[in-house]
Amino acid sequence: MFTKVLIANRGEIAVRVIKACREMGIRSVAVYSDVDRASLHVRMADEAVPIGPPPAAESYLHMEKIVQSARRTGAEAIHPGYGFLAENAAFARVCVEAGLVFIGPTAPALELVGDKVRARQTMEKAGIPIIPGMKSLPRSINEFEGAARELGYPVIVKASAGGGGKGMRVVEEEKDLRPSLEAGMREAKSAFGDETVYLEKYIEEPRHVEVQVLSDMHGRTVHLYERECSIQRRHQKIVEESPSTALDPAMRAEMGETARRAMEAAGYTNAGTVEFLLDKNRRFYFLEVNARLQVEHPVTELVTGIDLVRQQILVAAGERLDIAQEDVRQRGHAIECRIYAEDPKRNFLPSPGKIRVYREPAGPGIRLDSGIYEGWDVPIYYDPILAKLVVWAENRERACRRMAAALSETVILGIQTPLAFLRDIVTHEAFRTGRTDTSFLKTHFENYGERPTDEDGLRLALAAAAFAETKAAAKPDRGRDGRASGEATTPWTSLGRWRNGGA
Ligand code: MV4
Repeated sequence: MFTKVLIANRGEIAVRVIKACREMGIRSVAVYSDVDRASLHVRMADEAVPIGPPPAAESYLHMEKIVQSARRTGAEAIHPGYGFLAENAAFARVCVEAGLVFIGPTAPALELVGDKVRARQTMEKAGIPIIPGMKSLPRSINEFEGAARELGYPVIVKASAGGGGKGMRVVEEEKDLRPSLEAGMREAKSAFGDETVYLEKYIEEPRHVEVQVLSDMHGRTVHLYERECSIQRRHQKIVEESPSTALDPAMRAEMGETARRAMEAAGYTNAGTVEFLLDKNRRFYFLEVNARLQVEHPVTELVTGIDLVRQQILVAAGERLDIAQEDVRQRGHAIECRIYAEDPKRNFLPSPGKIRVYREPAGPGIRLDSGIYEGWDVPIYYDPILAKLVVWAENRERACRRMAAALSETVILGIQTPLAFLRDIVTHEAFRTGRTDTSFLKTHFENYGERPTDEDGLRLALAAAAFAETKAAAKPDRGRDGRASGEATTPWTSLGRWRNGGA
């Protein structure tokens, strides 16, 4: 087993990997940019190496600096987390050439699944259901027109190097095809440096269901069941859960087995996810492979009891998976809410700044994967995810209630967060009854920002934050919230009284 692992990431996911290392007796090395000097992942790691200025291209995306940091600190392996270099085949190769283990799939597997057209060809050959569409790349607009007519409109233009929605265009009729192709190619070129696009039949109001897979380097591949991730906004997932309300046991078994075979066909090792789209007739189609640990992995950990990061590290070290498919059970129900530093009332505008007051929820079946602490400044440079609140309960109804309660218990003051918005989602009638498709937010929360704002509540919250700060400063012998034990009046009781109609 490794004695030291470098984590090429920041925030809550770096913290998550550091914790897994600690539990396994592995020393952890954090890397950090200039704005992350005081970040939680730096404080939690056994060692930390500065890697440059705030822009990701000069720090978290800088392959040589990261590899050098690993070599200098004597780390044997690099965990990339998600985002940044996680699905970068060139980086996986650079690691191996430097004698380091990349904790993830091999470079060839990353290349294969990163090329959507090649991935579709591979899956079709393996008998995996793919979305009807082009199976090779056409040379002329005429060929696109012929393919679109054969598929029947609406069709969707996708970037072969894409994923996550970039370069996508829905085309309703033939006259729009050419301009959409041109726009899609331009966007693909600037986003991925590759203008290759292709067409698929457009599936309307699909559900997004994905299957977690785990695979070792000795030929064993198991699936860990599904996550439903349909509640999204601009291809940004917001709420995820497992099991999906859209599947029955037979479909679940079939989708799991299909995902397992898909990963085998791709020669995939380590942890990965097979995404499917589910149409209105409940047919499912292969969409793409996410070749990384995903943000929403805790949902799977809670229903299966399997620590995915630990398994990633074990498999990368060459160990055999000691999990048999028939031992993987989906027990109870898990839901995850993503807590971003953004303001749902102002069109999800980023909300960086100092976290003045921070209270974490706790209790049975409550897990918070967080990358923040009270007094920390949220920088503007990176993905604004602060933390993920994940709950588990015996069934979906109780998981919804537990989530709503845990959201209410969570306090983040000083910046805007979607805590109230998330609570509105998980208490919504359509969510409660499992009617979650990819149009959920558009259908039920389209004009969320235009609802009356709680100005008085905001003012009181700010006053409470200021109060906590001044008290903490004035009385350093007390806790950070400035409250000695037994003291009755706190900002929270004031807020509670105000909410109940009298202060
Ligand atoms: C689609 C689709 C409908 N038909 N492909 C969006 C992200 C990218 N990974 C694939 N996406 C889609 N591909 C066909 N043929 C609809 C989407 C889509 C979507 C997919 C999953 C979750 C949310 C979505 C929101 C809008 C569009």
